[in-house]
Amino acid sequence: MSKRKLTKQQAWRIERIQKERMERTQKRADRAEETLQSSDLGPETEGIIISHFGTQVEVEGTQEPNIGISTRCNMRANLGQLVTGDKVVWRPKQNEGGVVVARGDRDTLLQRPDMHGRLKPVAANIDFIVIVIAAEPVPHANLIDRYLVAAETVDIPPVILLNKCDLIDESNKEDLENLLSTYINLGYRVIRTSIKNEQGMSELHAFLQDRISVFVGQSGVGKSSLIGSLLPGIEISVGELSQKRKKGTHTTTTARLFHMPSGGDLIDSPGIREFGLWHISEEELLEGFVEFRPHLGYCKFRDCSHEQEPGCAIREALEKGGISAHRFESYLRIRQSIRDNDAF
Ligand SMILES: Nc1nc2c(ncn2[C@@H]2O[C@H](COP(=O)(O)OP(=O)(O)OP(=O)(O)O)[C@@H](O)[C@H]2O)c(=O)[nH]1
Ligand SMILES: [Mg+2]
Ligand SMILES: [Zn+2]
Repeated sequence: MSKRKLTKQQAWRIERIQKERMERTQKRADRAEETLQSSDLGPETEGIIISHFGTQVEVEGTQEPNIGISTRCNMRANLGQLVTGDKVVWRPKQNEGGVVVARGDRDTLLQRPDMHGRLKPVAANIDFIVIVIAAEPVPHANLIDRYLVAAETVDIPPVILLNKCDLIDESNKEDLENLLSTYINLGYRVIRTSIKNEQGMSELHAFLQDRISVFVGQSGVGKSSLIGSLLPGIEISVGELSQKRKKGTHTTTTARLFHMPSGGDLIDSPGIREFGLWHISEEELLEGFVEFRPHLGYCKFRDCSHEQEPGCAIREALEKGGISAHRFESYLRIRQSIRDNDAF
Protein backbone atom coordinates (compact mmCIF):
# COMPACT_ATOMS: atom_id res chain seq x y z
CA MET A 1 0.00 0.00 0.00
CA SER A 2 1.49 3.33 -0.96
CA LYS A 3 1.83 6.21 1.37
CA ARG A 4 -0.57 8.92 0.33
CA LYS A 5 0.92 12.36 0.03
CA LEU A 6 -1.62 15.02 -0.76
CA THR A 7 -0.95 18.31 -2.46
CA LYS A 8 -2.51 21.38 -0.88
CA GLN A 9 -5.12 21.43 -3.61
CA GLN A 10 -6.07 17.79 -3.07
CA ALA A 11 -6.27 18.33 0.68
CA TRP A 12 -8.51 21.34 0.10
CA ARG A 13 -10.73 19.32 -2.23
CA ILE A 14 -11.09 16.49 0.28
CA GLU A 15 -11.93 18.98 3.00
CA ARG A 16 -14.62 20.51 0.80
CA ILE A 17 -16.07 17.09 -0.09
CA GLN A 18 -16.16 16.16 3.59
CA LYS A 19 -17.90 19.41 4.47
CA GLU A 20 -20.51 18.80 1.79
CA ARG A 21 -20.99 15.27 2.99
CA MET A 22 -21.52 16.45 6.55
CA GLU A 23 -24.07 18.99 5.38
CA ARG A 24 -25.93 16.32 3.43
CA THR A 25 -25.94 13.99 6.44
CA GLN A 26 -27.32 16.80 8.58
CA LYS A 27 -30.10 17.55 6.07
CA ARG A 28 -31.03 13.90 5.92
CA ALA A 29 -31.15 13.71 9.69
CA ASP A 30 -33.33 16.85 9.79
CA ARG A 31 -35.73 15.17 7.37
CA ALA A 32 -35.84 12.03 9.53
CA GLU A 33 -36.52 14.20 12.59
CA GLU A 34 -39.28 16.10 10.79
CA THR A 35 -40.95 12.84 9.84
CA LEU A 36 -40.64 11.63 13.41
CA GLN A 37 -42.39 14.76 14.67
CA SER A 38 -45.29 14.24 12.29
CA SER A 39 -48.00 11.86 13.32
CA ASP A 40 -48.22 9.51 10.35
CA LEU A 41 -45.72 7.03 11.80
CA GLY A 42 -46.69 3.59 13.03
CA PRO A 43 -45.49 2.03 16.30
CA GLU A 44 -41.91 0.92 16.91
CA THR A 45 -41.08 -2.50 15.52
CA GLU A 46 -37.93 -4.60 15.08
CA GLY A 47 -36.00 -5.35 11.92
CA ILE A 48 -32.66 -6.18 10.37
CA ILE A 49 -30.65 -4.13 7.87
CA ILE A 50 -30.53 -5.96 4.56
CA SER A 51 -28.65 -3.37 2.58
CA HIS A 52 -27.39 0.19 2.66
CA PHE A 53 -27.91 2.75 -0.10
CA GLY A 54 -26.03 5.90 0.83
CA THR A 55 -28.92 7.95 2.13
CA GLN A 56 -31.25 5.09 3.01
CA VAL A 57 -31.27 1.55 4.31
CA GLU A 58 -33.42 -1.42 3.41
CA VAL A 59 -34.92 -2.88 6.57
CA GLU A 60 -36.63 -6.24 6.77
CA GLY A 61 -39.20 -6.63 9.48
CA THR A 62 -38.57 -9.34 12.07
CA GLN A 63 -41.76 -8.70 14.05
CA GLU A 64 -45.42 -9.14 13.12
CA PRO A 65 -47.06 -7.76 11.03
CA ASN A 66 -43.90 -6.89 9.06
CA ILE A 67 -41.99 -10.18 9.13
CA GLY A 68 -40.09 -10.69 5.89
CA ILE A 69 -41.29 -7.40 4.41
CA SER A 70 -38.63 -4.99 3.17
CA THR A 71 -38.98 -1.25 3.70
CA ARG A 72 -36.75 1.61 2.59
CA CYS A 73 -35.99 3.72 5.62
CA ASN A 74 -34.35 7.00 6.52
CA MET A 75 -32.40 7.01 9.71
CA ARG A 76 -32.09 9.19 12.75
CA ALA A 77 -28.90 11.21 13.02
CA ASN A 78 -27.52 9.82 16.25
CA LEU A 79 -27.30 6.18 15.12
CA GLY A 80 -23.82 6.25 13.64
CA GLN A 81 -23.26 4.14 10.55
CA LEU A 82 -25.77 1.38 10.04
CA VAL A 83 -24.61 -1.71 8.20
CA THR A 84 -25.94 -4.95 6.74
CA GLY A 85 -26.73 -7.34 9.59
CA ASP A 86 -27.53 -4.61 12.12
CA LYS A 87 -30.59 -5.20 14.29
CA VAL A 88 -32.71 -2.07 14.47
CA VAL A 89 -35.92 -0.58 15.78
CA TRP A 90 -37.89 1.32 13.13
CA ARG A 91 -41.27 2.94 12.59
CA PRO A 92 -43.23 2.50 9.37
CA LYS A 93 -44.68 5.55 7.61
CA GLN A 94 -48.34 5.47 6.64
CA ASN A 95 -47.90 5.19 2.89
CA GLU A 96 -44.47 3.79 2.30
CA GLY A 97 -41.01 3.85 3.81
CA GLY A 98 -40.05 4.29 7.42
CA VAL A 99 -37.54 5.70 9.86
CA VAL A 100 -34.93 3.77 11.82
CA VAL A 101 -34.94 5.07 15.37
CA ALA A 102 -32.47 2.80 17.21
CA ARG A 103 -29.77 0.22 16.67
CA GLY A 104 -29.29 -2.89 18.78
CA ASP A 105 -25.92 -3.88 20.25
CA ARG A 106 -23.65 -5.72 17.84
CA ASP A 107 -22.30 -9.18 18.72
CA THR A 108 -19.58 -8.80 16.11
CA LEU A 109 -18.49 -6.19 13.61
CA LEU A 110 -16.19 -6.53 10.63
CA GLN A 111 -14.81 -3.19 9.51
CA ARG A 112 -12.08 -1.77 7.34
CA PRO A 113 -10.70 1.66 6.51
CA ASP A 114 -11.84 3.33 3.30
CA MET A 115 -9.54 5.15 0.86
CA HIS A 116 -9.25 8.09 3.22
CA GLY A 117 -8.43 5.95 6.24
CA ARG A 118 -11.90 6.31 7.78
CA LEU A 119 -13.16 3.13 9.39
CA LYS A 120 -16.21 1.69 7.63
CA PRO A 121 -18.32 -1.20 8.87
CA VAL A 122 -18.65 -4.09 6.38
CA ALA A 123 -21.20 -6.26 8.19
CA ALA A 124 -22.50 -6.77 11.72
CA ASN A 125 -23.57 -9.75 13.82
CA ILE A 126 -21.78 -12.31 11.66
CA ASP A 127 -20.68 -15.77 12.80
CA PHE A 128 -18.28 -16.56 9.95
CA ILE A 129 -16.11 -14.81 7.42
CA VAL A 130 -15.88 -16.74 4.18
CA ILE A 131 -12.69 -15.58 2.47
CA VAL A 132 -13.30 -16.44 -1.17
CA ILE A 133 -10.37 -16.97 -3.53
CA ALA A 134 -10.43 -18.57 -6.96
CA ALA A 135 -8.30 -20.33 -9.52
CA GLU A 136 -8.84 -17.13 -11.51
CA PRO A 137 -8.19 -14.23 -10.79
CA VAL A 138 -4.94 -15.47 -9.23
CA PRO A 139 -5.09 -15.21 -5.42
CA HIS A 140 -2.83 -12.85 -3.46
CA ALA A 141 -1.47 -14.47 -0.31
CA ASN A 142 -1.03 -11.09 1.34
CA LEU A 143 -4.71 -10.25 0.88
CA ILE A 144 -5.71 -13.58 2.45
CA ASP A 145 -3.39 -12.85 5.39
CA ARG A 146 -4.93 -9.42 5.80
CA TYR A 147 -8.41 -10.91 5.97
CA LEU A 148 -7.22 -13.54 8.44
CA VAL A 149 -5.68 -10.87 10.68
CA ALA A 150 -8.90 -8.82 10.51
CA ALA A 151 -10.96 -11.90 11.38
CA GLU A 152 -8.67 -12.91 14.26
CA THR A 153 -8.64 -9.37 15.62
CA VAL A 154 -12.43 -9.19 15.90
CA ASP A 155 -12.70 -12.85 16.87
CA ILE A 156 -14.94 -13.97 14.01
CA PRO A 157 -13.82 -17.38 12.75
CA PRO A 158 -12.70 -17.36 9.10
CA VAL A 159 -12.88 -20.11 6.51
CA ILE A 160 -11.03 -20.08 3.19
CA LEU A 161 -13.05 -21.01 0.13
CA LEU A 162 -11.26 -21.87 -3.12
CA ASN A 163 -13.81 -21.41 -5.91
CA LYS A 164 -13.61 -22.16 -9.66
CA CYS A 165 -11.92 -25.52 -9.04
CA ASP A 166 -13.07 -26.46 -12.56
CA LEU A 167 -10.34 -24.11 -13.82
CA ILE A 168 -7.50 -25.96 -12.06
CA ASP A 169 -5.03 -27.65 -14.39
CA GLU A 170 -1.32 -28.44 -14.54
CA SER A 171 -0.47 -24.76 -14.99
CA ASN A 172 -1.86 -23.55 -11.65
CA LYS A 173 -2.40 -26.66 -9.53
CA GLU A 174 0.93 -26.63 -7.70
CA ASP A 175 0.83 -22.94 -6.81
CA LEU A 176 -2.71 -23.21 -5.48
CA GLU A 177 -1.95 -26.33 -3.45
CA ASN A 178 1.16 -24.71 -1.96
CA LEU A 179 -0.84 -21.65 -1.04
CA LEU A 180 -3.64 -23.64 0.58
CA SER A 181 -1.33 -25.99 2.45
CA THR A 182 0.04 -23.05 4.47
CA TYR A 183 -3.45 -22.30 5.76
CA ILE A 184 -4.46 -25.92 6.27
CA ASN A 185 -1.29 -26.41 8.37
CA LEU A 186 -2.32 -23.43 10.48
CA GLY A 187 -5.61 -25.14 11.22
CA TYR A 188 -7.85 -23.02 9.01
CA ARG A 189 -10.66 -24.81 7.28
CA VAL A 190 -10.49 -24.84 3.49
CA ILE A 191 -13.51 -25.58 1.28
CA ARG A 192 -13.12 -26.17 -2.47
CA THR A 193 -15.99 -25.40 -4.81
CA SER A 194 -17.04 -24.89 -8.38
CA ILE A 195 -20.39 -23.61 -9.48
CA LYS A 196 -19.72 -25.06 -12.94
CA ASN A 197 -19.39 -28.69 -11.90
CA GLU A 198 -21.06 -28.38 -8.46
CA GLN A 199 -17.96 -29.64 -6.67
CA GLY A 200 -18.11 -28.92 -2.94
CA MET A 201 -21.47 -27.15 -3.10
CA SER A 202 -23.25 -29.50 -0.72
CA GLU A 203 -20.36 -29.30 1.76
CA LEU A 204 -20.58 -25.51 1.53
CA HIS A 205 -24.35 -25.55 2.00
CA ALA A 206 -24.03 -27.72 5.09
CA PHE A 207 -21.31 -25.50 6.48
CA LEU A 208 -23.38 -22.33 6.08
CA GLN A 209 -26.51 -23.83 7.57
CA ASP A 210 -27.94 -21.89 10.54
CA ARG A 211 -25.13 -19.34 10.69
CA ILE A 212 -24.70 -15.79 9.48
CA SER A 213 -21.77 -15.66 7.06
CA VAL A 214 -20.25 -12.85 5.05
CA PHE A 215 -18.55 -13.58 1.72
CA VAL A 216 -15.48 -11.41 1.16
CA GLY A 217 -12.59 -11.31 -1.30
CA GLN A 218 -11.25 -9.89 -4.54
CA SER A 219 -13.63 -8.89 -7.30
CA GLY A 220 -14.46 -11.68 -9.74
CA VAL A 221 -13.76 -14.68 -7.50
CA GLY A 222 -17.43 -15.67 -7.60
CA LYS A 223 -18.92 -14.49 -4.29
CA SER A 224 -22.25 -13.53 -5.87
CA SER A 225 -22.21 -16.59 -8.15
CA LEU A 226 -21.82 -18.87 -5.15
CA ILE A 227 -24.70 -17.22 -3.30
CA GLY A 228 -26.82 -17.33 -6.47
CA SER A 229 -26.04 -21.01 -6.86
CA LEU A 230 -26.85 -21.79 -3.21
CA LEU A 231 -30.10 -19.83 -3.39
CA PRO A 232 -31.62 -20.40 -6.81
CA GLY A 233 -34.38 -17.91 -7.54
CA ILE A 234 -32.81 -14.89 -5.90
CA GLU A 235 -31.88 -11.86 -7.94
CA ILE A 236 -28.13 -11.28 -7.79
CA SER A 237 -25.76 -9.67 -10.30
CA VAL A 238 -22.76 -11.58 -11.59
CA GLY A 239 -20.07 -10.04 -13.83
CA GLU A 240 -17.65 -11.48 -16.38
CA LEU A 241 -13.93 -11.05 -15.80
CA SER A 242 -12.23 -8.44 -17.95
CA GLN A 243 -11.04 -10.04 -21.21
CA LYS A 244 -7.51 -8.76 -21.13
CA ARG A 245 -6.39 -8.92 -17.54
CA LYS A 246 -8.70 -11.61 -16.24
CA LYS A 247 -9.68 -9.45 -13.30
CA GLY A 248 -13.07 -8.87 -11.68
CA THR A 249 -15.13 -5.89 -12.77
CA HIS A 250 -16.56 -4.82 -9.39
CA THR A 251 -20.09 -5.94 -10.10
CA THR A 252 -21.45 -5.97 -6.55
CA THR A 253 -21.46 -2.43 -5.18
CA THR A 254 -23.14 -2.79 -1.80
CA ALA A 255 -23.36 -5.54 0.82
CA ARG A 256 -26.65 -7.44 0.90
CA LEU A 257 -28.10 -10.11 3.17
CA PHE A 258 -29.94 -13.17 1.83
CA HIS A 259 -31.80 -15.83 3.80
CA MET A 260 -31.28 -19.54 3.27
CA PRO A 261 -34.70 -21.22 3.27
CA SER A 262 -33.27 -24.01 5.43
CA GLY A 263 -31.89 -21.52 7.97
CA GLY A 264 -28.89 -19.21 8.00
CA ASP A 265 -28.05 -15.93 6.29
CA LEU A 266 -25.50 -15.10 3.60
CA ILE A 267 -24.10 -11.61 3.13
CA ASP A 268 -22.65 -10.78 -0.27
CA SER A 269 -20.10 -7.96 -0.26
CA PRO A 270 -18.34 -5.90 -2.94
CA GLY A 271 -14.96 -7.19 -4.11
CA ILE A 272 -11.98 -5.22 -2.93
CA ARG A 273 -8.49 -4.40 -4.19
CA GLU A 274 -6.83 -3.87 -0.86
CA PHE A 275 -7.74 -4.55 2.72
CA GLY A 276 -6.17 -1.80 4.81
CA LEU A 277 -5.29 -2.68 8.38
CA TRP A 278 -4.32 0.81 9.44
CA HIS A 279 -6.80 0.66 12.27
CA ILE A 280 -5.08 -2.11 14.19
CA SER A 281 -2.04 -1.81 16.44
CA GLU A 282 1.26 -3.61 15.86
CA GLU A 283 0.50 -5.83 18.88
CA GLU A 284 -2.84 -6.81 17.39
CA LEU A 285 -1.11 -7.54 14.10
CA LEU A 286 1.29 -9.98 15.81
CA GLU A 287 -1.65 -11.66 17.57
CA GLY A 288 -3.48 -11.83 14.26
CA PHE A 289 -0.90 -14.31 12.97
CA VAL A 290 -2.07 -17.34 14.93
CA GLU A 291 1.21 -19.24 14.65
CA PHE A 292 3.13 -16.30 16.19
CA ARG A 293 1.12 -16.43 19.40
CA PRO A 294 3.07 -19.20 21.20
CA HIS A 295 6.30 -17.21 20.64
CA LEU A 296 5.10 -13.78 21.70
CA GLY A 297 6.80 -12.47 24.82
CA TYR A 298 9.80 -14.79 24.50
CA CYS A 299 12.15 -12.48 22.57
CA LYS A 300 15.28 -11.46 24.52
CA PHE A 301 14.47 -7.77 24.15
CA ARG A 302 11.06 -6.52 25.14
CA ASP A 303 10.97 -4.05 22.25
CA CYS A 304 12.27 -6.62 19.73
CA SER A 305 11.36 -5.69 16.18
CA HIS A 306 11.85 -9.33 15.05
CA GLU A 307 14.33 -8.24 12.41
CA GLN A 308 18.01 -8.42 13.46
CA GLU A 309 18.02 -8.73 17.21
CA PRO A 310 19.71 -11.69 18.90
CA GLY A 311 17.44 -14.02 20.86
CA CYS A 312 14.34 -13.27 18.75
CA ALA A 313 11.77 -15.99 19.38
CA ILE A 314 9.85 -15.22 16.20
CA ARG A 315 12.91 -15.52 13.97
CA GLU A 316 13.93 -18.68 15.76
CA ALA A 317 10.52 -20.17 14.93
CA LEU A 318 11.00 -19.00 11.35
CA GLU A 319 14.33 -20.80 11.10
CA LYS A 320 12.94 -23.98 12.66
CA GLY A 321 9.98 -23.96 10.27
CA GLY A 322 7.21 -23.24 12.80
CA ILE A 323 6.53 -19.99 10.93
CA SER A 324 6.57 -20.01 7.13
CA ALA A 325 8.64 -17.53 5.15
CA HIS A 326 5.60 -16.32 3.24
CA ARG A 327 3.64 -15.55 6.38
CA PHE A 328 6.57 -13.76 8.00
CA GLU A 329 7.05 -11.68 4.87
CA SER A 330 3.34 -10.91 4.85
CA TYR A 331 3.60 -9.78 8.46
CA LEU A 332 6.48 -7.41 7.65
CA ARG A 333 4.60 -5.96 4.69
CA ILE A 334 1.46 -5.29 6.68
CA ARG A 335 3.48 -3.83 9.55
CA GLN A 336 5.21 -1.48 7.12
CA SER A 337 1.87 -0.33 5.70
CA ILE A 338 0.62 0.39 9.23
CA ARG A 339 3.78 2.39 9.96
CA ASP A 340 3.55 4.33 6.69
CA ASN A 341 0.08 5.40 7.57
CA ASP A 342 1.17 6.47 11.04
CA ALA A 343 3.67 8.79 9.47
CA PHE A 344 1.00 10.41 7.34
N1 LIG B 1 -15.38 -21.35 -14.31
C1 LIG B 1 -16.01 -20.85 -13.25
N2 LIG B 1 -16.44 -19.57 -13.29
C2 LIG B 1 -17.07 -19.06 -12.21
C3 LIG B 1 -17.30 -19.84 -11.03
N3 LIG B 1 -17.92 -19.06 -10.13
C4 LIG B 1 -18.08 -17.86 -10.71
N4 LIG B 1 -17.58 -17.85 -11.96
C5 LIG B 1 -17.55 -16.71 -12.91
O1 LIG B 1 -16.73 -15.66 -12.37
C6 LIG B 1 -17.20 -14.39 -12.80
C7 LIG B 1 -17.32 -13.45 -11.62
O2 LIG B 1 -18.34 -13.88 -10.76
P1 LIG B 1 -19.07 -12.95 -9.68
O3 LIG B 1 -19.96 -13.85 -8.90
O4 LIG B 1 -19.65 -11.74 -10.29
O5 LIG B 1 -17.82 -12.53 -8.75
P2 LIG B 1 -17.84 -11.64 -7.42
O6 LIG B 1 -16.81 -12.22 -6.50
O7 LIG B 1 -19.20 -11.51 -6.89
O8 LIG B 1 -17.29 -10.25 -7.98
P3 LIG B 1 -17.60 -8.73 -7.44
O9 LIG B 1 -19.06 -8.58 -7.23
O10 LIG B 1 -17.08 -7.87 -8.53
O11 LIG B 1 -16.81 -8.60 -6.18
C8 LIG B 1 -18.52 -14.64 -13.54
O12 LIG B 1 -18.25 -14.63 -14.92
C9 LIG B 1 -18.90 -16.05 -13.09
O13 LIG B 1 -19.67 -16.75 -14.05
C10 LIG B 1 -16.85 -21.21 -11.05
O14 LIG B 1 -16.98 -21.96 -10.09
N5 LIG B 1 -16.20 -21.64 -12.17
MG1 LIG C 1 -20.41 -9.88 -6.59
ZN1 LIG D 1 11.61 -10.85 18.25
